[in-house]
Amino acid sequence: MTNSSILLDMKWDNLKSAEPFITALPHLHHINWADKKQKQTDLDTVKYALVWKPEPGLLARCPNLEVIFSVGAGVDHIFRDPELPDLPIVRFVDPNLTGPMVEWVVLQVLFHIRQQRQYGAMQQKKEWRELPQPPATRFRIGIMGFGELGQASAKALLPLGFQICGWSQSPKQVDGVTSFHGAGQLDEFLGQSDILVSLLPLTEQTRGVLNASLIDRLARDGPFGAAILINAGRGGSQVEEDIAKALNDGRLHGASLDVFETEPLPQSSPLWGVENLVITPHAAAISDPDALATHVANQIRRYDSGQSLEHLVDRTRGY
Ligand code: NDP
Ligand code: OXD
Repeated sequence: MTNSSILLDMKWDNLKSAEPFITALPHLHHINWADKKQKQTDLDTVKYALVWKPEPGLLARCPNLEVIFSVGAGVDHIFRDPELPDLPIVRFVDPNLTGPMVEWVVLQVLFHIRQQRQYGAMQQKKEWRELPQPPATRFRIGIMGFGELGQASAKALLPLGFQICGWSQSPKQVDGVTSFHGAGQLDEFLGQSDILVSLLPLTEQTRGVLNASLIDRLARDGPFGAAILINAGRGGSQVEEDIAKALNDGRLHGASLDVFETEPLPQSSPLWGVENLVITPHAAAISDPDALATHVANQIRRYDSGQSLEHLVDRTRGY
């Protein structure tokens, strides 16, 4: 037993949420910030912190902190802390997170192209009628944010016959996918996207990019004559007013949003009432506590034995 601690300031409020971490990291003392009784604990022993949306200034109160772990793949919530110490940040990259995101993306794509919302409405009316059924091979999917999650989604969609493009900062080589990169190639990428899937991290560059101007540059010559927008990246990348307007006036054929400018999505949001929009509550890929504990324990084992940490965030890029 050492005197070192791990500070847990996670998204789960219940005290049981610390259990997988106690099991996976028995040599560390655990300070669970969800436990009000621990708020007075001296933070001098904290060597590691696992955080989702850390209280601003909390990490700066740990003078011996060495590594920050993100509860999720995204880290924008960590960068919100104005006193964030300049330390390595490890994000969560794991098949247990990638798999559910791939499921969500494939589900949304198929839901829209197979017109499931219309069939659902017809079922309510006991209406028996076939709708036109363009095959997957006729749809071009553009995946904006072509990293871990974007590339895994492409690999699941390709065998279904879709034509796939990816857009990222740097060029990519993925079999069967056309790669676009940088602002200079954005228009060409958008012009051949009948379905746009955004899996972008939220940074200063990606804030508000899913706006009216982008929507107007999406393909209009696809099977439905207007594009479908799917976003599970971050709500800060979307302009909800523009998306609602485009869905209502037909510039977008449909949309699926898992993330929102404000979460939970306020009751007053007009998005709730938009007919051709699927809303899920930031649940496309929820971090599994057991898998997260194993990932953190693996990285701590590497760090303590002098090996390099994996899945490090590049602080200058912000993701
Ligand atoms: P990665 O870092 O692996 O991928 C991010 C991709 O975005 C990279 O391809 C990167 O380009 C690209 N990118 C970033 N900024 C720009 C830019 N300005 N212009 C063009 N491309 C850009 O992240 P993940 O795939 O693991 O995760 C992506 C995001 O998904 C997370 O940041 C998080 O916000 C979100 N997420 C949402 C979840 C949910 O449940 N809704 C669950 C998990 C994650 P390059 O490769 O060249 O660096
Ligand atoms: C994540 C998320 O970033 O769940 O992992 O949003």
